[in-house]
Amino acid sequence: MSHIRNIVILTGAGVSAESGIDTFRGGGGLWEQHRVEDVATPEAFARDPELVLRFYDMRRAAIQTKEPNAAHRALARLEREWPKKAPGAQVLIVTQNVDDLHERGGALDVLHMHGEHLNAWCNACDARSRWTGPLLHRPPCPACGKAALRPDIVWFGEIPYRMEDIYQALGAADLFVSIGTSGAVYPAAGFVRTARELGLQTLELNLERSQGSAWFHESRLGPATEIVPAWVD
Ligand code: BJW
Repeated sequence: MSHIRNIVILTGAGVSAESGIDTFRGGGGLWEQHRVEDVATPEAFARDPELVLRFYDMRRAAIQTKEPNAAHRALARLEREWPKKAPGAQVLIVTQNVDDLHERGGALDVLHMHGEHLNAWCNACDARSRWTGPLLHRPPCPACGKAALRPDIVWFGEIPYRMEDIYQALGAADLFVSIGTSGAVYPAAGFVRTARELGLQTLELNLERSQGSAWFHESRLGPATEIVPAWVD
């Protein structure tokens, strides 16, 4: 990797699977017979807020019982160590995951493009607040007092966060690495094409080939807790 300076790493549910968090499209991908596409939309929230808030309360409680794994820790190590090996160079971790396992694994700066379970967002005043408890009984927003909080999660049909920062980082990068994501959800699924158009090297680390596999220069297959530390070290 001697010619590599800046690295953009995209992670998905597969990186947290071995911490015990179900992936979206694997065997555990259904919740009470609902597909994620049926509960993770603004329309579902408008139609049946109780169902959607129950789903998120359950997930918010569950992730707080999970621990980061060797893949999260290896990526955190890379983020910290890389600028020392290549002065001025940068590793940006962009995650589609809404858990906080990268941070608890030691990562310093994680871009959560699909939001965060441990944040609530107020539909009335637009404030975001750290939120670890349930939202089902419509607690008041700490900023404005209105009962208009929702999970700070990017639902289907909503625009993911910080897209400009992500494309800017891709524009300055030499290597794009995609870890544990099925390549089924856009715009993240399109990053590899953008990376190829920009002339970056591209590497996929996943349990099995993803929908976008053909776009990568190289795919390494296996469980994240094995192949991510092996790649980093
Ligand atoms: C392992 C492993 C192990 C397992 N080790 N690996 C038709 C065509 C194209 C696009 C669209 C379309 N119709 C609609 C769209 C757009 C839509 C979309 O992409 N839909 C698709 C379903 C087709 N996208 C949107 O609506 C997005 N917004 C948007 O496009 O706005 C327009 C816009 C964008 C940009 C600029 C301007 C305008 C928003 C998408 C929001 C996604 N939100 C969710 C839910 C939130 C989380 C929650 O509710 O808890 O985010 S959906 C869900 O999928 C979640 C994830 O972040 C996301 C991606 O899933 P991920 O991470 O890839 O998980 P899986 O389960 O799919 O895959 C796991 C992988 O890990 C697998 O490959 C396994 O093999 C692997 N694995 N164990 C290593 N141990």
